[in-house]
Amino acid sequence: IDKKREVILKKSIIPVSQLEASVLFDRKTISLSTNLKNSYSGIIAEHKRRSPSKAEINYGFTVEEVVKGYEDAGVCGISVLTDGKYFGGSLDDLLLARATVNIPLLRKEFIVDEYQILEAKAHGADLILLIAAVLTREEIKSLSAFAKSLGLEVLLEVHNLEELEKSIMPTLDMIGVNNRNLKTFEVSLDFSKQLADQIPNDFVKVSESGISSIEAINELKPYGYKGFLIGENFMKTNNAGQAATE
Ligand code: IGP
Repeated sequence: IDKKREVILKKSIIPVSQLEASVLFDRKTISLSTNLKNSYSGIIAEHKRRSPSKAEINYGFTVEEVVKGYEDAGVCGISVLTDGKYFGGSLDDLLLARATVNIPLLRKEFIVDEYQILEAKAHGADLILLIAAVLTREEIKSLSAFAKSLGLEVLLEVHNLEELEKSIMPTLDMIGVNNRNLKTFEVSLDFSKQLADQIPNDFVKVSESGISSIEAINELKPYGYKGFLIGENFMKTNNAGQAATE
């Protein structure tokens, strides 16, 4: 994460004033949490070319083809990975997705600085992800408040009780339990099941990663989950949108 900070600071060549002056900066955002509350399926589909645990997932379709397929499938929102180093994504992917669809877009990134939130807004995001494992409570507080001040919603990601307890605060909209341990890559839906009861009902509950079937979703729903973040399972097929429809 310290490395990430260095990279951001080096890359911060677009001045803040320029980000704020971009057309998308004034765009009215769309609420993913509202969509999830009103939806039956609750699917948030992810654009993911590759990952640290899987070198190649994507089959060579364009961002536009993938996100259009997702939108046509009726998903509640789309997560666009913008991290280049580990996931092969970029802010251009977010921009292209924004130019293609009219549903909520999540900037999926390791956010550690307000500058990245300004970038998210200027590239068409509706919400951001904050990862409790890499942020202190104070950082979560200031970053989430900053995002809210720009009209962006906040999805806070946790993986265990300690992370959840340190993070609860009113500036969050959704709390996501990552079923994948980011250090060991172990994946189990049990993480979502075990933490469900501890998440206060004021937050929309999202289960993230390792979801590969309708059965998994049906298993998680009784625990109060309203959102299901799915990447690899859709991206690895030769028609991500079709996979999301099924
Ligand atoms: C999607 P999967 O197993 O369906 O491809 O997972 C998403 O949950 C995962 O990409 C993710 C992620 C993250 C990626 C969850 N939290 C944080 C990068 C950073």
